Amino acid sequence: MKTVFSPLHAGHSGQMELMAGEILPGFEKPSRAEIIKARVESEKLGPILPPDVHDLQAAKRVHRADYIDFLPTAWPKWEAAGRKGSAIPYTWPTRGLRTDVLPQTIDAQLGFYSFDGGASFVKGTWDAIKSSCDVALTAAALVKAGERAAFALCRPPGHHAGSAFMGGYCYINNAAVAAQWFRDQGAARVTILDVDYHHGNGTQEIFYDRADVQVINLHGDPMTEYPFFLGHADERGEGAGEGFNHNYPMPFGTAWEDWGAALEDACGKLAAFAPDVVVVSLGVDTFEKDPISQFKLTSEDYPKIGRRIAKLGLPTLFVMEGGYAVDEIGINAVGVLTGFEDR
Ligand code: SP5
Ligand code: ZN
Repeated sequence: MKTVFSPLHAGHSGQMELMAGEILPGFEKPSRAEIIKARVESEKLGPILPPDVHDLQAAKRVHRADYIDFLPTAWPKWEAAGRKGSAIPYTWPTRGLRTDVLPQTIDAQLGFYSFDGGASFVKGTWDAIKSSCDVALTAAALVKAGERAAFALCRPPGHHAGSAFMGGYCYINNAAVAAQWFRDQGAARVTILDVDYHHGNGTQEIFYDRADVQVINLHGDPMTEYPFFLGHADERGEGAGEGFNHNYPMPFGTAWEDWGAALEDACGKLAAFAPDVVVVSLGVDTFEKDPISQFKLTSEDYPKIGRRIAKLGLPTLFVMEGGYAVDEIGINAVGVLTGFEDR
């Protein structure tokens, strides 16, 4: 399997994060991607290719144009305001506040275009965001050209980013951009299968009223887990999209027996939808040692995920999402891919 990777991810480094009452260095750090890349090499998964540079039109097919156009301006505006540290929001336009006017101040704009403080900017953040999207599109093109599967080693991740908001370490929804790109290239139906520990709220929001993109999420129950405000089992899509969104919320402590059973059920719904291509939002923060998550999958479980997905017999694009136990992130992420290849 070919991997697409860009070194530009590394410029997104040293950003801060508000976590459980403390401002901490971000868990979503450059070593994550570097360790996965090293494992791709040591496991001889296949060639590692640089991304082709795309314009932003593909991203604007799933994101609002004003949101995408804001992203490259965030850091320059922060610097122009004479700020230090990382550009991070602190006020959000929730119920009773206005979202029909965009204030001029950078602090307000950061809040306007986010749902939490988990997506902040440093100098290299925009180039990393853009390269991550390019990685997804380049890997998607490999699948379109006939590869059975490809691995988009994206960083930063994407599945929390919605049509006009960032959050949860995510800015551009790489998997959603790729899924829409497949549609625009002639695929009739696409499924996004999100196995990250956290609910992919952005992906769900983007495709919620659509019957052509099925969205399936396996994740920590939002009654007790981030992102809290989406991801319940009764969210099944709306309008034409009714019945094309499937959520599998699971409690803290969930291990392979139950998680694998949910995957099995999900694969039944996926097969019934009969998509032309599958986009896997591949998070490995379901791991027992993940520092911010509460599931109990082991390193032996990840190849089983890959094997089950391979059994669908469909062209498959793997898009990297979360996973914060950096010591094992390469073993676990690449374990899914070698499992897919049944080796
Ligand atoms: C892509 C992705 O995996 N994003 C995850 C964003 C999670 N952000 C908030 C996590 C809060 C975790 N709280 C647990 C504290 C443990 N000390
Ligand atoms: Zn996650």
